[in-house]
Amino acid sequence: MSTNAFADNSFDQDITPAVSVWLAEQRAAGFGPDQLLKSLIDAGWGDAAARHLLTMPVVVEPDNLPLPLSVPWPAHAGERLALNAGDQQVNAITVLQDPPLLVLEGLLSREECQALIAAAAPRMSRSLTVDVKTGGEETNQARTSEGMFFERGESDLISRIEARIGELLGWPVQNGEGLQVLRYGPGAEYKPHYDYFDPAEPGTASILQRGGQRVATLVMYLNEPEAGGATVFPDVALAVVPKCGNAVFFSYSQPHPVSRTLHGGAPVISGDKWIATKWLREREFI
Ligand code: PD2
Ligand code: ZN
Repeated sequence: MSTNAFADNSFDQDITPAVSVWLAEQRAAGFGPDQLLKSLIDAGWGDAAARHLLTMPVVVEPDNLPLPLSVPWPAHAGERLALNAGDQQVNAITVLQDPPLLVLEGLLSREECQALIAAAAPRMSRSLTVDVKTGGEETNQARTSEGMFFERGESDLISRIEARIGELLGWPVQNGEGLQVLRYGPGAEYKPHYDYFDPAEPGTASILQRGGQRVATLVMYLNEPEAGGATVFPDVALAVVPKCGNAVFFSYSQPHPVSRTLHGGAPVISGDKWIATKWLREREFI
């Protein structure tokens, strides 16, 4: 610890952010009160001031945390098994609060899954991800799948699924990006990432012009790979195993790791994995 940062502290002095961060780090590293008292005294604190400091609650505010945005959430999720999705009901079989996350059962019928795969299959190409440096698109070694985008409302099937998602989540259909279908073959994966656009990246401002931030993700499973391919959430030690017609939904009110929404597609071990992803924006996505 630098002596200068903490010298000349009197008993009544405010606890500065630097002292709060240092205390939180030392406690997280396992140092107890006696060791902390010694460090503070070595750094120039008076005995009484140091003892007083160690009795104080320490709150560390993360720097520049973005303001929370409104996010979608189905009515009655967490209170009832069956949720209203307009033309049908959907079961929420797993509910997390932090991050807000649901595993949904029966969002799509087997026929709808097969029809989505059949419509997407002839249009697949190597997946691109948004390049946050430029706002353009690029191939990405972290994402070794093939994919395509449907236009919003481009067929009766797509419109019906989008309307169902809008009803379920209580979020305007217009705020959704076009449905993306991905196919992962054996060995293909999507390494852990966040779906929001990082406000610190130079390309983000131009991406946000089309509807603002992403605030939530719905990954729908269109089939069952023979092995592997779970959607994993390392911050909360959760793995969602693909099942045809099921989905995982999660939201992120702040485009920041405090959202705890780091997630990835684990490598497929055998068979194919097909998903359809709907990303929800703050405003109309044009
Ligand atoms: O395929 C998945 O499980 C997966 C994992 C992480 C999909 C996405 N992200 C996505 O579409 O954003
Ligand atoms: Zn993702």
